[in-house]
Amino acid sequence: MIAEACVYERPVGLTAAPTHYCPGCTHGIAHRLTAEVLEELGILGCTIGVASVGCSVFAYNYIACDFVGAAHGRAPAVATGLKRVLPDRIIFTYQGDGDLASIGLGEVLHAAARGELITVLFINNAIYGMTGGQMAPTSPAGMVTTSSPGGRDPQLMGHPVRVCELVAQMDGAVYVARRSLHNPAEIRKAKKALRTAFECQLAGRGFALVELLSTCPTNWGMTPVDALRWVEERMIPVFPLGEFKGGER
Ligand SMILES: Cc1ncc(C[n+]2csc(CCOP(=O)(O)OP(=O)(O)O)c2C)c(N)n1
Ligand code: SF4
Repeated sequence: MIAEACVYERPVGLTAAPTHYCPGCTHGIAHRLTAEVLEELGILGCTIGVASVGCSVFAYNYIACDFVGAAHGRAPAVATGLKRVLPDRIIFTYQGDGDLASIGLGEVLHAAARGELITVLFINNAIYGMTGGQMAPTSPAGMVTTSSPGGRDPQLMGHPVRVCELVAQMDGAVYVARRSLHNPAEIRKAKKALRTAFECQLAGRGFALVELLSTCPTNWGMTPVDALRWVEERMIPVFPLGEFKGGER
């Protein structure tokens, strides 16, 4: 009985397309959680996702709802337009740290400040995955990347940007949480945060953002298991987990 309960099946919210992600990449877990939450809330048929630039650019092939593609960093602006034109749809963006925290930082901050009724899913793997592993705004100090081969030196390259802490300051943001995908207990908490974020939109409460700490074993140059350990040991101290804003309004 217990064994049966542990056998996973593909949620209706995921298409049958095999994903292109590298072994050990937790983008796949984030997709699965998103699909499960949309399915469980009964909103797959009225949801439009906004795919961004990065490894998750093909999210529209995997999550079984409507999708629009946005240029680098512009997903919150595209989502704003969609929600205003189609207020009865549930709109979410799915963005990496390169997309959201570099060129797109202004977009997401202003969408939060305006209190747009959208949900932002922010996958933070501390690196530009798709373009070959360059330093991202979220790369921790000392992190070795293709553009910081000696390790990120904050004196020269600046300090990592903490997106949740920035967004939570915006009066228009009602729910802001950072969770991690590095172990099953955290994955369960991540799913709960995603559900709360979508419920905020369903209830008309306002802008919600969930950051998920994620892995990029390929560009970190690690095994999948070591990558999960690296999230716990090197990312969580820089990006503490928790709810920065509770979703009330
Ligand atoms: C308009 C535009 N500008 C720049 C790029 C180049 N580009 C593609 S992916 C990427 C970085 C993606 O990194 P991230 O958002 O962290 O996502 P990941 O691949 O790590 O999931 C960049 C700069 C692009 N494809 N389109
Ligand atoms: S390059 Fe990194 S982020 Fe992209 S699919 Fe591979 S492991 Fe995932």
